[in-house]
Amino acid sequence: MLLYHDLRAPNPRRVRIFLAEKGVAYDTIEVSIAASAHQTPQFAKKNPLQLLPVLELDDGRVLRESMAISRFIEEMHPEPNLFGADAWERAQIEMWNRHAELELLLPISMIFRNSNKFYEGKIKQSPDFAANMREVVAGRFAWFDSELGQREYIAGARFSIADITALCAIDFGKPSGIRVDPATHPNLAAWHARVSARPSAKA
Ligand SMILES: N[C@@H](CCC(=O)N[C@@H](CS)C(=O)NCC(=O)O)C(=O)O
Repeated sequence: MLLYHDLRAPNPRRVRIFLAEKGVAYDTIEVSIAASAHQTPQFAKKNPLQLLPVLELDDGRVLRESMAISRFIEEMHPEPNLFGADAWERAQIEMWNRHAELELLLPISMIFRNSNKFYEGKIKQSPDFAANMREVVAGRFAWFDSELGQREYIAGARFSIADITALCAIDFGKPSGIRVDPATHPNLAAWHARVSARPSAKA
């Protein structure tokens, strides 16, 4: 199994953490976004959208989208379970993973794309939109902080894919100066320290 990834990008990191939690061995090819290595005709054959990650199986089949890749790995390697063990838990984890994607990862990515020098001259940036998204993220941090006052992990009493998405989202805030302040959001900060201490977080 071969993972096309970029070490600094959040979506490939979601898959690397997932694979590390499962203890699954795989090979990697670094496709540097900074060097525009994902924008070659050769990579477009793997992903017409020219986005990472992409998983290539030993028989040549190719899978895109970090959650499709993670669900495939979950089916192939069911333990430890990261998507939920019964109907209610699966729904809870799906709900919180979507919240983490849409309410954290999406706005934090939009802030980076619309305000960071990395994309200057590469895409049309909108600093106003980035500023609006910063306000959204501040509100979402407050919400996640209050939720995490009631349980240890994002979707319940145990670690799941929702924690992986939220961790990768929040850590991707770093280049935009977005950090969890323990004084303002103590529950979110404690959760962040808890999940960051897992060996998989280094993946
Ligand atoms: N929904 C996709 C998102 C993929 C995505 O946006 N990947 C980013 C890296 S995190 C990318 O390849 N960006 C390339 C670019 O911005 O040109 C997934 O979950 O895999």
